[in-house]
Formats: sequence, structure tokens, C-alpha cells
Amino acid sequence: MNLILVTICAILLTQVNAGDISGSVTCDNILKFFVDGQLEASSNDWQVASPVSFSDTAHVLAFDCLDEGVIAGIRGSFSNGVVTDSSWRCSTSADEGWKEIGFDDSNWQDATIQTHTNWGANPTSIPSEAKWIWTAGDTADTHVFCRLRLHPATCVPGNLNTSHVMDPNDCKRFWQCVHGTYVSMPCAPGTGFHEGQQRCEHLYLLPNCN
Ligand SMILES: [Ca+2]
Repeated sequence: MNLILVTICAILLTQVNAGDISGSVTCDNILKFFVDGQLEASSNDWQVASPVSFSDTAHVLAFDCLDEGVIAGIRGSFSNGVVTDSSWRCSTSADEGWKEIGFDDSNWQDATIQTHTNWGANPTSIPSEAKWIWTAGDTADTHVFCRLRLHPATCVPGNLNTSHVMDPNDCKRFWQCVHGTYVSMPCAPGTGFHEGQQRCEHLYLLPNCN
């Protein structure tokens, strides 16, 4: 009987709506996981991955992880192929708006892949392609924030938070949401797109766009 119940629960947990992204996340030790600024999972047991599910129009995945003890790391895997690796950006500072879509994370550091062996393969529900990540400070840093900007091809018309986003291929262009699909548009000469302001700004205000 218990096996049947467990099986039914497992099936229910793995059912997601079309257009959704599912995933598993964890952190050593106290996890908060956000999608576009909204809390989606929290846990204080790194050995048990937390299941998450969110729309494929999501723009920003973000971890807030508070370490206890000695070693620390963040790990996650998602059905869109995204895993935790050095392409994430991390900081020891929870800057204002850090987990939001419009936050400029270009001054954050690239995530450092952690190689402590104590974890083994746990939690085993997260595939090995997903690395443990942290800041370069390793065990010297106890509270770390990591985020990754996704670049969904589709968008939600009328969602002001995502109506315009920087073109991931060119900071002097922006994506505009047109009938549920992004269309790349140019900024005026001498300007680049500022997601926080939702408009093109002079390049001297955008030190990472030249
Ligand atoms: Ca720890």
C-alpha cells in the first residue's frame, strides 16, 4: 500500500504543465530559490533536493544560500538543460533587487565550481552535470547569492517586467515582446539598453556595454 502511495505521489510531482520547466535544487546548507524574484523553494537539508516547476517564460533563476559548518555550495538542474556551472554569477552581497529581472549582475563574479568530495554524488536526484557552485572565497564566504539570466524566446504580452529585455547577443539592442514572441530592436546610436530603467541609456551610464 505504501509503495502505491509513494508511486502516485511521484507521478503527481513529476507532472508539469506544457510550457513549464521542472527542476531540482539544493544548497549546503539553508536554501531559498527564486524565479523572477518569487520564492519557489526553501529547505535546510542539502541531502534532499527540492523539486521546482515554473513557466518557460521565466527570466531569472536565483539562489540565496546560507552556510553552516565547513563546506558550502549550491547545486541545481532544470529540464531546459540549464545546470549550475560557472556561467552563473555570484556575490556575497544581496544588492537591492538582486533576484529581480531588471538587476544588472555584470559586476558579480562568475561562479566558482566547488570540488569538495564530502558531498559524494548526493543528492542523487540531481544529475552529475550540475556542479556545486559558490563564490571564489570558498569557505570564507558563509552567505552567498547566485543568479542566472535565462533568455526565453517567448514572452507574456502585457507583463511589464519582461516587456523589454536586453538582447543577449548585443547590449545596444533590446528585445520587445510582440504577440508572445521577442523581436530584437536597436537602441539609438550612442545608447544601450538598461533593463532596470526599461529604456536605452547613454553608453557612459553603461560601463559594461561598449
Ligand atoms: Ca556547510
